[in-house]
Amino acid sequence: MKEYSAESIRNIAVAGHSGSGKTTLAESLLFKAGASDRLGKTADGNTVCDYDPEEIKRKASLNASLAAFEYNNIKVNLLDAPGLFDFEGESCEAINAADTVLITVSAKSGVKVGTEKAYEKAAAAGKAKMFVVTKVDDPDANFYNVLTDLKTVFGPTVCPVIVPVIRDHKVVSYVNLIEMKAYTYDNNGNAVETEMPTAEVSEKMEYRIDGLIAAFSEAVAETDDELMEKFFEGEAFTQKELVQGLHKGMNTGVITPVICCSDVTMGCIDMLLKEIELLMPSPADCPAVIANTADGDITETSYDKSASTAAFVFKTIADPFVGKMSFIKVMDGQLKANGEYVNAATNTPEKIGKLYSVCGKKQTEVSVAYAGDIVAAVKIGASTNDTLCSADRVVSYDPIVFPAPCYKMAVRAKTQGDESKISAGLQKLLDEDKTLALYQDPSTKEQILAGLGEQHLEVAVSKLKNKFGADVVLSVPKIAYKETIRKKVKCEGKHKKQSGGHGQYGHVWIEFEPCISDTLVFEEKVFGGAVPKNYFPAVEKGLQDSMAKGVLAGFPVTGLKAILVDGSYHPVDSSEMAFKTAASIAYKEGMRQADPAILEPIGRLLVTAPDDNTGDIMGDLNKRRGRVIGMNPVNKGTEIEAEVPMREMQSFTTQLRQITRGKGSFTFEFLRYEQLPANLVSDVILSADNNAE
Ligand SMILES: Nc1nc2c(ncn2[C@@H]2O[C@H](COP(=O)(O)OP(=O)(O)OP(=O)(O)O)[C@@H](O)[C@H]2O)c(=O)[nH]1
Ligand SMILES: [Mg+2]
Repeated sequence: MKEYSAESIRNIAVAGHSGSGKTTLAESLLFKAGASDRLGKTADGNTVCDYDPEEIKRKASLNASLAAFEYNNIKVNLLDAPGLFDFEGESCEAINAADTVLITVSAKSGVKVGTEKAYEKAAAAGKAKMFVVTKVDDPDANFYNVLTDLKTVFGPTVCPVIVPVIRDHKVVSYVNLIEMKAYTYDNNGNAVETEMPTAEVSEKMEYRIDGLIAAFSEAVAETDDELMEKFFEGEAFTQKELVQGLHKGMNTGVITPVICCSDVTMGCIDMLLKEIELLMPSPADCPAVIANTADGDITETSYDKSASTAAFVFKTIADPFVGKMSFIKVMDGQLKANGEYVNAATNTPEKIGKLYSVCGKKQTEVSVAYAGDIVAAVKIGASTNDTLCSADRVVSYDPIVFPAPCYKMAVRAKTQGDESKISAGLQKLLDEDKTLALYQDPSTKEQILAGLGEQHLEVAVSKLKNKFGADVVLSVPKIAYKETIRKKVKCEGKHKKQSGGHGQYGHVWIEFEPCISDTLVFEEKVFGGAVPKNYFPAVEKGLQDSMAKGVLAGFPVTGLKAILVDGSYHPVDSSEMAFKTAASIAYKEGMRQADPAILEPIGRLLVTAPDDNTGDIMGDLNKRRGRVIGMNPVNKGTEIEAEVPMREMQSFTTQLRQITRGKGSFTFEFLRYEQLPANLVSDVILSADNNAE
């Protein structure tokens, strides 16, 4: 591949609701541009972008794939993001690297949560946006309903540019409002110009063509004072003015063009390629990007190929054969194969080997990538979110903000002995996926794998097995219950054994009482040396060891104070061991008598959700024994603060997604221990017994 300067590059993320046709659209664009010689289908598992075995198996995208191709001397770096919410991290990466977000909306199902999420992410990141209404060929498609929806949800910036002419629920032609021409498509997917719809057809369309033109012209007029003047004088815009107006409007965010297409008939795919070239901003059109200098100041970079190099790693893939592959957007200067750079995150030197332009699983070596381009490097040290720079100017870009992992499962090796293989595999997965987390629960000592949902962890487990040969099983994490006492008691512990020569003798009286402390509070009030001083530590140690297991269900004991008050000893037979045993006998008896109870961990939950879901969420939290502490209005909804027992939270991720259709998010952190309600005690004791077996 050639080198491309910023003006001839378009970086596009294809995002939108799951199944809205992103991968199929990428496939059509690649085919039409001549970058692939056949049209694959997701259902057949033969598309350019869904090449990962997991994607082929599940017939859905799971990773953001880069498909770079050339069209009309323009290099298009297309990033096909998954729509499934469990893989949201991938769309964060794709949108970060893109200059335009192409949001697919199915003409059958219309605006969905995934559409809104893609739009909001693009808008928050200041990226240009374009809607593509897909599947207009489908018998259940209703383009004009979808257009109304888009206007209602996203406001007046929504501007139709290519629309279908529909008769008897079938597309008869497509009108390009820039060219003011209508086209049909032949069996090979080639455009054939046809007559503009007659007044009669236009009259019947929900949006009459003249109405669409008026709205379109008004949107363009808004982008420029001169155009506005012309518009008011009733003069028609030239094609050039329309293109320039739309281009400017996209750049500044005041216009979000809408284009329709069909991947079945290839309808409008050629026009979309043209609009990619004409309307979408190149990196050279984009505003300067803020970068942080090494001494904490702020500077700007602006895709200038003659500046010092700065390149941002926005994505990492752990490939079992190629090794670690890093996807890099050159933000300034030039990134060269075999070049030497500094990683601003670690301040360490980084030598880059070969550089590749990537199209699905195909890699083409390149020697240099100019500012604005996206390339991949293999086996470099840098991670996602790191910046590579020339040594003469070390800067870093703000990191991509990923959704926090909230769905947790315990993970362990299927076969013992595989642990090191598993931790190496997991480490590689963590490198590529910043929405996965792995840690040890300090209380239960279990390894916890956390992600965005059930499917996310399922895919992680499958990848571990198929890519790294590491077989793991997931299970619902154990809850770190504790036990305590509620009454003050005084108990005796006597250990006396006479076996042959030396005997064993230890005898204590201990008072047990509740207190506020995680660890044992030990005191002694022994009079007259009933228990000699040198045995006190043994008594304390005996109690401490015993506290690892409570008497109800074997959970660790907390909130225990013990006072050694009396006892007796034998000058020959007493030993530290014997006093330790005596203390543990007293402990067992004392715990039983002191009204033992099980404590459960309670966490602080913060849920953010749309206002109209708050009622359902409160109802759900009620079922989970949650206590709502407060509700606050936040940007786009309500934040509910509640205290909820941890044992009730396992299914919350899935439930919240159902209630809010994917719009809700939450954080949950340990707060304190509380007594487990009486009706749940036997349940917990039973499952603890089962676990112990
Ligand atoms: N009739 C018709 N079907 C289409 C069109 N585009 C996509 N489809 C079908 O819609 C389904 C989903 O398409 P994908 O391209 O996999 O959708 P996606 O948005 O990439 O899905 P995720 O990546 O999983 O979010 C497939 O069965 C496609 O064949 C179209 O233009 N017309
Ligand atoms: Mg897809």
